[in-house]
Amino acid sequence: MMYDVNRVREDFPILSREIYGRPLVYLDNGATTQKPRQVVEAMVDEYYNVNANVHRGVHFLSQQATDLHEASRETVRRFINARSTSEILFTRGTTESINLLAFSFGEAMVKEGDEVVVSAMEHHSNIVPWQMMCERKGAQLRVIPITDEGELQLEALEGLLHERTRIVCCTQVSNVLGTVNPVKEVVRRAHERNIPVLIDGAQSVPHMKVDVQDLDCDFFAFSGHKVYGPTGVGVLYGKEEWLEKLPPYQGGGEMIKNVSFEKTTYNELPYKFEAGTPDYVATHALATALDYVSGLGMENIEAHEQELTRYALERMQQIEGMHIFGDAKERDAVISFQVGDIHHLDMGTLLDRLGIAVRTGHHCAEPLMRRLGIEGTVRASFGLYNTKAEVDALVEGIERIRRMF
Ligand code: C6P
Repeated sequence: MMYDVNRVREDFPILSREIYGRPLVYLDNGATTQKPRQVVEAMVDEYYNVNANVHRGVHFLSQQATDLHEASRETVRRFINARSTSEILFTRGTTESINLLAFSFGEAMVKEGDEVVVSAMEHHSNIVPWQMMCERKGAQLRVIPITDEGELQLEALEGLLHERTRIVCCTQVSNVLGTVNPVKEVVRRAHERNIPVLIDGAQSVPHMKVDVQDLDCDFFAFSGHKVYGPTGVGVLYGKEEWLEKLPPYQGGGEMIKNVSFEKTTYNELPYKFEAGTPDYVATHALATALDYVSGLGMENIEAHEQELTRYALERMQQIEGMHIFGDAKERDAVISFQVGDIHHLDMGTLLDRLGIAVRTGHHCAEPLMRRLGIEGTVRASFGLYNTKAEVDALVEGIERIRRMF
């Protein structure tokens, strides 16, 4: 199938907006993606025509809303190729998925003197929840170092894994460097020592086909809003045998089987981890977004974005004073850069005046910034609707700003 980016763009009304009288060039997809009409319409339609609380009512609307919600779980299962819908937990996003896991896993599995391994390129949400748990439990955080190119030092990982290591937590794609980590290999090495692995898929799921059975990871987290779905919904995948062993994260309705003041028993999977009314409108809209990208074909999206990234790297490297952070052999649609000594905030603000939306700052990865010896970068991140003409606009914008300084 030919990937027709101009046709695809018609599904995203916001892309025809003008910013300061110029066509919007949206290159902040790593922070959040824009939503296709289909996703917004699914939400409007559900609120207008179906809305009722799920899993509770015998009435028609409640059953219809429940059916949509549970069908969405099946869509997520299929999308990441989990074995069963029992393994798909709905959360508010990657951050909540990791907090859930860090809490529950910590309660059941971590004791004083144990260790948790993360990588040097993690987002704060795959560092801080583990750090908080380690503080509670008297455990230690250990860090997989990275090379100057921005790749994981796999040999160093070997040295970090031992009998006190309880879990390894690693991102599949860096939100700063665009590095695609060899997570399957990380899982293989950890499993040799029976250590489970969490993969942070926030930046991979929107860009590549993910198969959790092929990766063989024990846990996998991602956010709906980064994959063209709504805000406020995300997923934690966990292998059933693990989820069965872990205690609930929050208490409340839905997660219980029976409650008495003496003793409460918990619901079966996945509901044991889903206290309270879920955002069932968002889960349905997330499923709509996953159907949308599946309809375009993840392999077509990946090919389009890879070509765009190659083109952008080629053009950007020709800009005088350009420094691009990270030079991993396998990389994704994220380019972090700095030009001469122009402050990233100045660059971001001036690009904005040209209608170009990029992100600036530490990108919620302060330890990585420290490793790179910088305070922040400008980051352009591409999505399925971006075009070479937009890359040209970025390059011309940067050139123009460079000449001003
Ligand atoms: N990164 C960025 O601009 P939430 O906020 O829960 O949807 O996702 C958190 C998260 C976790 N892991 C990675 C690798 C991420 O990139 C993010 C979010 C955004 O880079 C916002 S800081």
